[in-house]
Amino acid sequence: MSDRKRVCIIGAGPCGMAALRNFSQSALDVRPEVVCYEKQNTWGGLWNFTWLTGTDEYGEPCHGGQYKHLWSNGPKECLEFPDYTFDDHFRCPIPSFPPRAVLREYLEGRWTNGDDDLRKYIKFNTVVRNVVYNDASQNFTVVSTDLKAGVSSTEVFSHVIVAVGIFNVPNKPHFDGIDTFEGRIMHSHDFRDAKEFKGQRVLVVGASYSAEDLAMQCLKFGAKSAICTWRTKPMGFKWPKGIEERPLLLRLDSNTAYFKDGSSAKVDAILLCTGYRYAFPFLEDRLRLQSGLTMYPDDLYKATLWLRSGGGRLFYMGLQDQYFSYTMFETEAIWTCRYIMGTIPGEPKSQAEMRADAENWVARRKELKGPHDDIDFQADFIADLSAAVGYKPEAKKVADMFHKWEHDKDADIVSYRDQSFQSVFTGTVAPTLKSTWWRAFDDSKEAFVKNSE
Ligand code: NA7
Repeated sequence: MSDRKRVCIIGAGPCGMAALRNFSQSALDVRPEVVCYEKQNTWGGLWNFTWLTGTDEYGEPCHGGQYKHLWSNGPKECLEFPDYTFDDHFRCPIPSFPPRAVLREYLEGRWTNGDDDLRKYIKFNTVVRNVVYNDASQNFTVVSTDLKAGVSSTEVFSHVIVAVGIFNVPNKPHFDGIDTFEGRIMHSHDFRDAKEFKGQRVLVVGASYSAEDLAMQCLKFGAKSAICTWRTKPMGFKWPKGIEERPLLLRLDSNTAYFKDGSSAKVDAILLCTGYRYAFPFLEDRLRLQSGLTMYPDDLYKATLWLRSGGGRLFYMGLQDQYFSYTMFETEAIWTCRYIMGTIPGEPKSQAEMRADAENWVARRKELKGPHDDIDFQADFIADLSAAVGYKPEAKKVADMFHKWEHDKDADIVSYRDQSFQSVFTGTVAPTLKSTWWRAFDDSKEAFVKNSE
C-alpha cells in the first residue's frame, strides 16, 4: 500500500455524502483516495422513497422507511446549510416545513453543485460485508459485494467512516397475544401510505416522532381513531378529536387491546412506532458501537472517532438522537475529513485527552432533563466542533428556532407545520401555506410551491 491515505466511506446518505463532498473539495496535496460503498442504487440514504419493505430486490434488508405524505417535522431553517441556502437552491422563498421530495431535492442540489462529479467515487448496489482492523499494519480490510454482479471483493483502507444511518433496523417488541391479533400489524419502518388505514381504529405503540406523525397521518387520511400507548411518558399534545393517549399496552386478545391503567379498546390495526436498533453487522465486534440512541454516544471523541479500537482510524457519523441534522452531519464531516487529512490545529490529541473530552460530554448528557436541554446540548456540541474547523452553522441561533418549534408543537400539534421561520443566513422569512398542512393532500414539490403565499 502506498503512503497515500485511502478512506472507505460506508453509506451515501446525508452523512456519507457530506464526507465525500468535503474530501472532494479539499486541497489535492492532502486529499486521500476515497471509495464510498452504497447498498442502494442511488444516493440519499433514508431520503429515498421505496415501496419495498422487508427485503429489497437483492434480498438485502430494506433501508428506507419514508412514506407518502411525509412532511418535514422540523423547520427547514433549522437544517439549512450556510453555504448552500434554500434561496440558493429554490431561487424563491418556500414555506418552512417541506414534504420529503423537496428536502431530498435540496440535498441533491448541494451534492451536484460543485465541479466534481461525486458519483464517480461511489460504488452503488454494493454492500459492505465485513470490516476488520489489522493491528500490525494499522489498516482495515473491507469485504464488499457487488449486488448486481454477485461478486465480492476485498480492499485495504487506512481509514473507515461508518455512515449507514440509525433508522433502518426496526425495534419490534413482543406483546402477549400479538400473534393472535386479527388485523394488520406493522412497524413504522414499513409504513408507506396512511390511506391504508381509512375507516380503521388504529393502535399506535410508542410516544416519539413516528408515533406522533403516524397517528396524525392516519387521522388526516381518514382513520376513525388512533390510540397512542406510551411506556415512559405520554407525548402530552393537545390532540385533535379522534386521537388519545393511554398507558402501556399490556396484552392483546383477538382485536381487544388491554392497557396498564386497566382500560381496554377494540382496534383494527397496530402500528409499532417503537424506534430502531443500532446495527453494524459488518464490523468486527471490537469496532462496533455499544451505545443505543442517545444525545452523545459513549466511547467516541467528538461523537465521531471510535476510542476503543481501530487505532484512531475508525469514525462514525450521525449517531446522535437528532434535532440538528444536515448541519450537524456537515460539521461532523468537515471535522472528520480534516482530522484524517491532519489539518486541524491541535489534533491529534493523546488517547487520555480524547477520552477525557468524550467523558465530559457524556457526563453532561446524563444531566439533560428534556427536549429544551437536548437542543442546547446539541447546539453546544456543534459549536464546539465547528469552532475547531472554522465552520459557521450558527448553531446557537438555530437552537432558538428549535425552542420555538417545541413551543409551537405544545401549543397546537395540528398547526405547528403552518408556522413560518426566518433563515439565519439570508434573512428570508418563509411564506405561509395557503391551505394548512392538515388540509394539504398533495405532497409534490409543484403543489407545495403553489400552496405558499
Ligand atoms: P424513537 O424516537 O426512538 O422512539 C421510540 C419510541 O418507542 C419511544 O417512545 C419508546 O418509548 C417506544 N418504545 C420502544 N420500545 C418499546 C416497548 N417495548 N414498548 C413500548 N414502547 C416502546 O423512534 P421514532 O421512530 O419515533 O423516531 C426515530 C426518528 O425517525 C426520529 O428522529 C424522527 O425524525 C424520524 P420510551 O420513551 O423508550 O419508553
